[in-house]
Amino acid sequence: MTIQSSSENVIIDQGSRTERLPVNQIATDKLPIMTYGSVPQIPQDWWRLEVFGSVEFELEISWDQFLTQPRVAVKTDFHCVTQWSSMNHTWEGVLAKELLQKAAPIVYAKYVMVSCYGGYTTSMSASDLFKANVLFADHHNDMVLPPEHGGPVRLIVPHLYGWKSAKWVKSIEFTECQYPGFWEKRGYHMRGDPWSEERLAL
Ligand SMILES: Nc1nc2c(c(=O)[nH]1)N[C@H]1C(S)=C(S)[C@@H](COP(=O)(O)O)O[C@H]1N2
Ligand SMILES: [Mo]
Repeated sequence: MTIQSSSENVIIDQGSRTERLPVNQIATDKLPIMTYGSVPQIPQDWWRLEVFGSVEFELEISWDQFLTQPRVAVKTDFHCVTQWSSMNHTWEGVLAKELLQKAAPIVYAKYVMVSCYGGYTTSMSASDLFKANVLFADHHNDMVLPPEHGGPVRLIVPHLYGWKSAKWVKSIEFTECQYPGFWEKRGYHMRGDPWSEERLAL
């Protein structure tokens, strides 16, 4: 359920089902660092977000341009497929839908491949990326997002397992089919809905 609160730019999202904690998850207040490989150090003035593929307009968004976008805060929980759910986070940044619609994806662009500085990738449907709770975050709990949690900018996709919330995001490629990213190639589910326990593609 996604509730738009009275303060216009705060979105509260505590789960897509009646249960806030998905099945077979254990709640924690900590946010463990889960990174495959090392932490890339990306200076803000060096960071770019590229948008390409099946779009009308390719974009290359600089840090300064990112900062001029309308901002939102999303209050939500974070569910890792390794069975921890980290509760009560506030992520602040720019809605993915808001930023990416400027690229005008073509109607057949039903999926995206998200690529990161450091080489990590993950894919999802454009409709999951364009949900009202999905953002490019540069702040976490009122602090600048630290490098180990994906700073300067990471994706937060609260309604899917954590591996879709790509850290150090570098590019979004719109595609007509869904190609597997890093964990999807290694057997993880193509969608990854925690409330349906879409952990592995069996
Ligand atoms: N670039 C990149 N993004 C990533 C990962 C990664 O290894 N590299 N791990 C994913 C996984 S499995 C999870 S659970 C979350 C963890 O985010 P955190 O380290 O900020 O808690 O980041 C996701 N995004
Ligand atoms: Mo994860």
